[in-house]
Amino acid sequence: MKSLPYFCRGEVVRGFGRGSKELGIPTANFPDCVVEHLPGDIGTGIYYGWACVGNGDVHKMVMSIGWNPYYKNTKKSMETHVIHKFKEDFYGETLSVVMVGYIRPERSYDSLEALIAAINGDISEAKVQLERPEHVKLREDNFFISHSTSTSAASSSKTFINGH
Ligand code: ADP
Ligand code: RBF
Ligand code: MG
Repeated sequence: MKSLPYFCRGEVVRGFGRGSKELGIPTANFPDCVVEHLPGDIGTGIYYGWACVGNGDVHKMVMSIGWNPYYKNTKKSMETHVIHKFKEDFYGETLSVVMVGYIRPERSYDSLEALIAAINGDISEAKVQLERPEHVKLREDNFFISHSTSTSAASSSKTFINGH
């Protein structure tokens, strides 16, 4: 996908309310406006990259773009699981992400256990891939730094900034 690495930011909104509960894998959902602005060549499926909440640290992440076939969703969602233990929820905060690589297409699993196992496999794959020097470099990109210096302006706007 020629559009990778793809940088975007958006407000964390309520999703389907079943990530951390049912799966034990919470996912921060982007609003529809961010999903609708994705480049055409960034298709549905599972990606890995970097993410930071507000002007916090930049952590590894996995992201699912799609229809969540297991749950037969009616609209496309863009959900980020940040590979980090947060003390509390961060709804309403600005989430900044860079999508670096593609792992696999979405699948409809025949059990919740199989879905959870697949997601944990994605997390392991992301951790390995993001150790590659060319990917570590993106963690320091000024997309994350410039935002942290101008947090007051950016976060109060609650808009998204697609692209780099
Ligand atoms: P929803 O369906 O509303 O997205 P989830 O059960 O998926 O709810 O939980 C997602 C929420 O959990 C996020 O909006 C965020 O506030 C919080 N959260 C806590 N830790 C994480 C994390 N590591 N990655 C993503 N979201 C997290
Ligand atoms: N949902 C699916 O139905 N099929 C999948 O293959 C799938 N893969 C996912 C991979 C990752 C890394 C993440 C974070 C989510 C994935 N989901 C998938 C979405 C999952 O069903 C959704 O996050 C929860 O239902 C919360 O909305
Ligand atoms: Mg979610």
